[in-house]
Amino acid sequence: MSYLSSIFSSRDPQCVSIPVSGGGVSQNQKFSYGYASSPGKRSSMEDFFDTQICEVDGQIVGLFGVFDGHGGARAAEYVKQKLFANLISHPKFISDTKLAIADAYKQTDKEFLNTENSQHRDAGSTASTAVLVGDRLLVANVGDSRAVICRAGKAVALSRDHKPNQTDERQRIEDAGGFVMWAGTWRVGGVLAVSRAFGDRLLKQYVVAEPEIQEEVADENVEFLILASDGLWDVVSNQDAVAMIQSTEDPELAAKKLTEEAYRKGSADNITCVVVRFSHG
Ligand SMILES: *[C@@H]1O[C@H](CO)[C@@H](O)[C@H](O)[C@H]1NC(C)=O
Ligand SMILES: CC(=O)N[C@H]1CO[C@H](CO)[C@@H](O)[C@@H]1O
Repeated sequence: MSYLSSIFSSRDPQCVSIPVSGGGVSQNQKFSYGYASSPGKRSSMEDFFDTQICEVDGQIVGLFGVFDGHGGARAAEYVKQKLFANLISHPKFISDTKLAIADAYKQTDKEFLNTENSQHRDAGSTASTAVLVGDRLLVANVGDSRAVICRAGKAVALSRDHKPNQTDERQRIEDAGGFVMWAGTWRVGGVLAVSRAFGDRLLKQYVVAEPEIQEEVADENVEFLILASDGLWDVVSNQDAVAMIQSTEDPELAAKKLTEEAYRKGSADNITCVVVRFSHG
């Protein structure tokens, strides 16, 4: 054994990861955003996120997403690279944004599965995305990453977690010939703890990438939006998260506060938070 491999193999590092963070402001000053991401108490990162501000057909558009991988990072990384590109190139992106979102999810899933043929282990990813076109806020998700807004001080969830034991999700899975079983938690086929996701080739009949989409008007009562992986929501309630950052103007600092709180509360998972603050001035 060489000197270097002996010192490395004799160590059992206990690292506290430093969160990655950043942010920006839209050209029209209508919103600002920040993000923070930390691999939590395990050592490899399977959470990805994306924040983009684009001009599409003369409109300023904000695109925000959190993608939480399982079975490796392949699916989450792929979705980060392709989902918003597929979305903004959709011919009906402005005129029928909901249709464009549903199509972009479907298309991205199909393309990812086409790259997966030679893989032995299934990879998958959740997605929680928010698209801001003018004052229209469209939130879509598959899986259990969640979107929450603060409306006049109150937390309002704009997405529903896709868990295998939700009555309608379980019914959908059983109608497709699958089953849901308890194995530490409720799992599709006894394997997967989310009922919708990108990827997951072997479970695809049951684990669909069809998003649920909610539309909201970002009027003056809507102060900010949080998108986060379950690393946050497993240990911090919607209302506590909203209250904790309500007076924090800087969205990057807000995202860091949430990530640090989740870490402090012992979240053992990857933690990623995106915060978008609306300025109604
Ligand atoms: C699903 O199971 C979890 C426990 O894993 C439980 O907390 C939750 O209430 C259940 N939800 C439904 C709709 O049964
Ligand atoms: C750092 C960390 O928590 N990594 C984990 C991210 O999540 C996946 C799936 O939950 C784990 O397998 C990683 O170890």
